[in-house]
Amino acid sequence: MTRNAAIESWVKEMAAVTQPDRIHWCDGSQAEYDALVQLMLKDGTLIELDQQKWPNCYLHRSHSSDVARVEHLTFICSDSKDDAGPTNNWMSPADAKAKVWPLFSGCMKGRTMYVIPYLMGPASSRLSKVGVEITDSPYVVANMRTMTRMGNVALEHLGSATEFCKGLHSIGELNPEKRFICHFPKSREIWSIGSGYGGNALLGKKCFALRIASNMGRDQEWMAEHMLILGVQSPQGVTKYVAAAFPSACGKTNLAMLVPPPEFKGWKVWTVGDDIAWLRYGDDGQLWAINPEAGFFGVAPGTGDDTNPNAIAALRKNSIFTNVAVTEDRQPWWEGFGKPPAKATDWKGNPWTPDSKEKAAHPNARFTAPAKQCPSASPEMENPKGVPISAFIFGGRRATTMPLVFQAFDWNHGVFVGAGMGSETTAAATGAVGIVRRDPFAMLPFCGYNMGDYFGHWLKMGAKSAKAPKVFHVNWFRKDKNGKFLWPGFGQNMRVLQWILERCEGKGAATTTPIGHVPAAGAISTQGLDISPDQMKDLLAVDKTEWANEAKGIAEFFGQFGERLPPAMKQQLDELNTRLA
Ligand code: OXD
Ligand code: MN
Repeated sequence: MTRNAAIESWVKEMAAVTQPDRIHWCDGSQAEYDALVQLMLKDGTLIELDQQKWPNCYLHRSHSSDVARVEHLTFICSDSKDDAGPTNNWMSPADAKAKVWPLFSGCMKGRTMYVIPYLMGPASSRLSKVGVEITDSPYVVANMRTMTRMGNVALEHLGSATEFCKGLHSIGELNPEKRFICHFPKSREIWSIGSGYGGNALLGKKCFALRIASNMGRDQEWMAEHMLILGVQSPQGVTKYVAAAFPSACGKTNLAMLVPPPEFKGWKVWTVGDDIAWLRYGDDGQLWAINPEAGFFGVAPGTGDDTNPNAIAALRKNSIFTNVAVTEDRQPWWEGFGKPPAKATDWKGNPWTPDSKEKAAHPNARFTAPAKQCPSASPEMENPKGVPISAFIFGGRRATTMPLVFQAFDWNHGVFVGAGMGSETTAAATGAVGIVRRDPFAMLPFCGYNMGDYFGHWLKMGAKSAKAPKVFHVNWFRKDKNGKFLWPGFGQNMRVLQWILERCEGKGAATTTPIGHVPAAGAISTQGLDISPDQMKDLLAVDKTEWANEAKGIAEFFGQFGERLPPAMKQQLDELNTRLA
């Protein structure tokens, strides 16, 4: 393997602190993966699924206290609290050193330390970045192999350079009291201890690709965003790309893997990414995007052949399932994946039947699947140039107020739309229905610095080029007076994508309203859909009273940023209020 002196000396330093029994440098090979799987089958970390029907697929049950990202234990350790901003938890680097660092002392005694060099993004892309994760969890290694490009490809990309993201991870005692996820934006470092789960432990994903990378993007004039990337190919064979940000549970993976309805003969949607986008201007003045990841870490419940056949096809082999149920004949199962089995073992290992009160799979159960297995995987996924982005799409789950789709007047207005993004909480999550939680750019838990400054970075990126993408907002979740969804969603969202792309080409009829350009009557094709013109009118309505309320909510949210809120954002809010008056 290629050697890098900076990595070697850092590994030596970390080994002296964590004191592992042995050190294994991961090369990302199939043989290494297979050996790790055998090790984990032996010690019970993995459970083998039916290898005939589910080749190379395994089940993992995490500790029942370790099943999700822990936002309250996630910290930005910038020098000043103001640099983390009001939407992040902050810990001073000195406090982290005093409180968190000692937990790493000797934490790998009796264990193997795995050193994972990994590349985020395609090989030889100027947008790609190298990270190294040190971990004592073979489960993390196996997942990182699917989610990133691991081994020599990363070391070759780095060469003798010293700029790589240092991620130190240990499952520690898996004790929630001793669980911390700390990010050091200045030194591009991550310390994660006490959790083996997903976003807490696979450090390439949220920790590096969003929290640390958002800092790098700000410093180096690029963007790290919580966005899917998809391509829409017309029957003429022209493909246009969009990137879209939605908060969780708003159908990001489904949109990324959309299957166009039968009326769209000859149209095709290509998946470039389902969660994260890194974007940078090319010499042509266009914004180009890569998906830094190589796999999907998707939520299993609700994913089925009816809702997302491409995701199901992607996860049928070479996948790790975490916290799903398993049937008597060793098939994975979760709510939403076909008919419930008569008998199963639930995610905790207990017997389950359809009459059980508990869910069979944990609501945040996941599949880790190689992206290239997705039938809609874009051939451009590995293109080092990335794909040129025509439009940004923001969205949320809103029963009222937000029309099916609208276009922002210009870039700055689009930044305002992204900054004011919100999504309604569901009864299941909070007990209070219809409360709008603001989640700017779907980055609330992932922006690694002061969100006010982040809005400023967005403004600056738009000013850099006349060819910046057009900005849109969508809402698949508007309801009628009886609480029924007005829009069928899923594949039918293709109709909205079509209007968006038409607008990008200066076509697509629109009506100008106080909130932006809304499709004119008939501009969104409803051919083959059971939707009346009145329903379309309701879907596209802009109610001034509701919007006055919306503006109030945004003003309240903006208030917390004080001086760090860019004046252009306040100006946008004032202009919205003027247009509404
Ligand atoms: C994810 C998330 O896991 O956003 O992608 O929580
Ligand atoms: Mn995500």
